[in-house]
Amino acid sequence: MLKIATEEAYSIPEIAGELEALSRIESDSLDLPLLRGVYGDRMNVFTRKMLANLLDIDLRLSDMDANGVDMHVLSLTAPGVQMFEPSQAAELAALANDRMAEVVRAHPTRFAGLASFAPQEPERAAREIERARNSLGLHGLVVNSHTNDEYLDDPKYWPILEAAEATDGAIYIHPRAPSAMLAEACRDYGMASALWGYGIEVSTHAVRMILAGVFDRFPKLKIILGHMGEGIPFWLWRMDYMYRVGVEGGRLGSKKLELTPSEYFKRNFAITTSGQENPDALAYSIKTLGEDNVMWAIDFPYQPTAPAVKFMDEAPLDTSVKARVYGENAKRIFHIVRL
Ligand code: 1WB
Ligand code: MN
Repeated sequence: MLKIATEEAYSIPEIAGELEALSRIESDSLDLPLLRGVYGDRMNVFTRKMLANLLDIDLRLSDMDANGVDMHVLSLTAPGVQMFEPSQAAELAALANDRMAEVVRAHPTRFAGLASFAPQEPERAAREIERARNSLGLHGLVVNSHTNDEYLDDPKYWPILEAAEATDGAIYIHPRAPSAMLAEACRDYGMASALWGYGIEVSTHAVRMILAGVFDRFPKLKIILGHMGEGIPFWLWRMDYMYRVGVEGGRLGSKKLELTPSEYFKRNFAITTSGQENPDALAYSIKTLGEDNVMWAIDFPYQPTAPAVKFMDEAPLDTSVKARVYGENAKRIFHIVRL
């Protein structure tokens, strides 16, 4: 059975260097603890291993081979280029895409790649998306959630969504620490991390896009969410119910859409299992979203490969469903042909 892992973190030395510099500044940004954990202390064994795994393709291949993983779908790791100044961000995104395309060209059966772009300059980002999809042949797109506390429902970012839809490039919304609006409630107890903050950051992003009517405007746009859909599959019934109450009751801010929230979620989204190895959550997600809309992921190197493989191997699914989740859905959604 083809095993394609779909949320696999990657970086290049130039960006790792810039993020390391960023990790040293005095700031109360909630992304900084995350950066310090990965780049902060090169003498720390854990840090060095993490960084090596992000940068070194041979190390990555040996982990894949040891665990029988056919392919990683690479994405520039959080926070991508989104904390940089606009022109630097755009240049680094293009460089990361060039390098990623080289990795894919060198190992076309082992790697696919999601292209980065800098939302800071939406028109330029749209051109980079077109270049990445049409010239570099990268397989989709990634954005590390908010940019300067703004989300992709803001019409100023619509050139990005238009280019993504036009090139059939699915956008993986990967977490970073919560935006300013959500941050304060996550400042204590380590909550800004993948423990909680990452999930509410991305789920909020996705719900904003749905309720803004983004998918009426871009009906073929595809969004990918990790971590078993960041909780949203469990919320669909209540979202639909309260959406109707809001629209029918004329509640302030409620906006009438062509479909219900759950209908957009089933039509325009797919989810991955990254870092959420719970067989009951998997079974529920497949039942709710359909067997074509769930993909396997490891979240390498932030989570270990062996348990992610064991989770799927042992998941009580029909063979044909398991084959879709383990690889076939990724092939379709990310246009992977060299396998
Ligand atoms: C992820 C996890 C990304 C961590 C990170 O970015 C950090 C992830 C630097 O799950 O993709 C983390 O420290 O858990
Ligand atoms: Mn991740």
